[in-house]
Amino acid sequence: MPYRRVTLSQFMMEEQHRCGGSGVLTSLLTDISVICKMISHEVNCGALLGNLGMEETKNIHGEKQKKLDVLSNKIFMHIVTKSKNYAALASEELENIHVINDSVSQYLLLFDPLDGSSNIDINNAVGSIFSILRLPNDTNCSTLVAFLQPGINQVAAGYAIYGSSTMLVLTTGNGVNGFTLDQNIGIFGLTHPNMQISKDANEFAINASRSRFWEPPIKRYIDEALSGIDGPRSKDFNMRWVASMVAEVHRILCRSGIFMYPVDTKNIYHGGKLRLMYEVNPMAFIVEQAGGLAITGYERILDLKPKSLHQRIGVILGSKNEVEILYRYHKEYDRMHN
Ligand code: AHM
Ligand code: MG
Repeated sequence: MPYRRVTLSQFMMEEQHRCGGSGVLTSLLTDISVICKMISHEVNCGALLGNLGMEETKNIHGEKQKKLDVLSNKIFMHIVTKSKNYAALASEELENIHVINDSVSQYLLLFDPLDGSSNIDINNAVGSIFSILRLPNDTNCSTLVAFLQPGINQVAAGYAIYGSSTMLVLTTGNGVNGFTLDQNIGIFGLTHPNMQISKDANEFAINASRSRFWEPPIKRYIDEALSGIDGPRSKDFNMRWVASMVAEVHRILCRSGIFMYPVDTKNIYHGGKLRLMYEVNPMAFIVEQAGGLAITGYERILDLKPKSLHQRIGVILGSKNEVEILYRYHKEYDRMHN
């Protein structure tokens, strides 16, 4: 690592001084950075450590767990339980809230330990997603109500991407910064300061194998994009689908674009595919902090009051002008049919 780079620890100390903070946030994020380094090691060593393949178990969503899903969840729980910096946690891989330290800490951690896990065995990018909430006054951290806060309340959020390099991208509500891990010395260095998503884009990401289930506003947007320069949008579009939201959001932060996993006629009974509290909210916070927008189609995601810990939701996020077009298409459709 070039010695001139700001390290993640230095960056957090500077932020702490700037805000006159007590250092609590630095401790919370230090836990996260340690966890991400450990998971990065397990992901990178893959088959060498016997980490590929499935466990026998299923998670709360009825999905068969991969070995690395389970291991990553254990790493999160181990570090956070030892440090006692958080009052309680919730995970994609755990049915219920897990209480850690209800006497001292005022913070709650929600996470997806390994997102995009269908990519593990084929050595494609996966990531960890986290969201930090403050425990509301006079609320017991072991109660669900402590966790069911709208995304706008997030104190910090971020993700680690285990790709061709490992990066930690985070926001504390003051912009988005990306840090790259030097695997040899185990230090994150600031490589992507003040990440911004440009307003316009001509790249979209959606699982097109579900097109027969799409609602009309999504169909309209994609049809227009596919008709390219000769269509109503008067420009050609490119398409990507990594099947790893972390990788899709990271691409959008690096070169703009739009990512969609909308509610469709097949997943509507579950409310969508992606989970609001530990997948979509943290990503929505990051995207908005970088100048983008995140909606369900009809509503801004960060304003939603969660109904349950594992609630699923439709998501459209990325470059602001493109997301606003989709918002308009949903509103127009709604006006015509209601
Ligand atoms: P996971 O948490 O079980 O990995 O599921 C979430 C992932 C997202 O990262 C990704 O956008 C989506 O599921 C991919 O879904 P599909 O398999 O329909 O392509
Ligand atoms: Mg996930």
